[in-house]
Amino acid sequence: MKQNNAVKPRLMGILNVTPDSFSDGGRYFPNEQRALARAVEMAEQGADLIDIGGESTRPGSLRIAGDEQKRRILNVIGEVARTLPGIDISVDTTLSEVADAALDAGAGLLNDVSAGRDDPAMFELAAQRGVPICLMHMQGQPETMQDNPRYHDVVSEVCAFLKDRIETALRYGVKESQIVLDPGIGFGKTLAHNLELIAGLEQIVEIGFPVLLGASRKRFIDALSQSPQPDKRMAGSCAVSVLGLRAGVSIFRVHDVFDHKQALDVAYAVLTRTIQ
Ligand code: HH2
Repeated sequence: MKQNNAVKPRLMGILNVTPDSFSDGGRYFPNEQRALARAVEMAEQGADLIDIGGESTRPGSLRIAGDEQKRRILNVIGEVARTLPGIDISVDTTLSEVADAALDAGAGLLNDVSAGRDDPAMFELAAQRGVPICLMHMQGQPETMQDNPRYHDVVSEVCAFLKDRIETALRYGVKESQIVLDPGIGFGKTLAHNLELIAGLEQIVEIGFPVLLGASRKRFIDALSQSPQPDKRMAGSCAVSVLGLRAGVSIFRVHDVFDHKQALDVAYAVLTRTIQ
């Protein structure tokens, strides 16, 4: 790894408006006031973006229909957009009908964990509306993705997948400047695959697009540190983010905004010798 690939980190705070997300399920759904208060809290703690989703994609989860996703998130997106005009909102969905309505409600970025495979109209939408779209790698589908994930070389296979999805997006008229990439930590990966990917993040950065990393509170941290409660995985999450910063990751999708801001600000100052 080179001494320093660090670029100024942007923090994406996670807001799951779901009954069943692995870490915050049921906390912000069906309570819109609590969801808004959480968005405000994350903004005060230093979030640059808030990622709002109405469908859990944890291992074993079932897909949620578009109407139900919209029912869960649209008011929250509207309220967050009105209350926090300086914060970018991304919508975490694989369905273009949800994404379209979310953009109308005030979102400005599409976070598609299927990278346009669930619904190719996502690319048409991104092209039409000119908004950034995050393309994430996943092997399989959430319901079964952890059953027996297999790779010959996880880093090069994830890179090849992402390059293929970039080409498809470009064919639909998405511009290079709109694309963000994500290796999809925990999505169809064993512990060993996750470690290879985190150690190999530089290769994903080298594809030449901004990279988003979502390792926050994920299960592999429990496997390494015996922390079965997701809210006790903050330090492990920060460790992964700091390694990501050094590799050149620019967006960090996190639950614990305050702690990540501190960890990443300190790491960034050291890596770039910048005092702000
Ligand atoms: N991880 C989750 C959901 N969306 N999006 C991107 N781009 N990258 C990720 O790693 C990612 C994501 C899963 O985490 P979470 O939202 O906390 O839980 P759940 O899927 O149970 O709602």
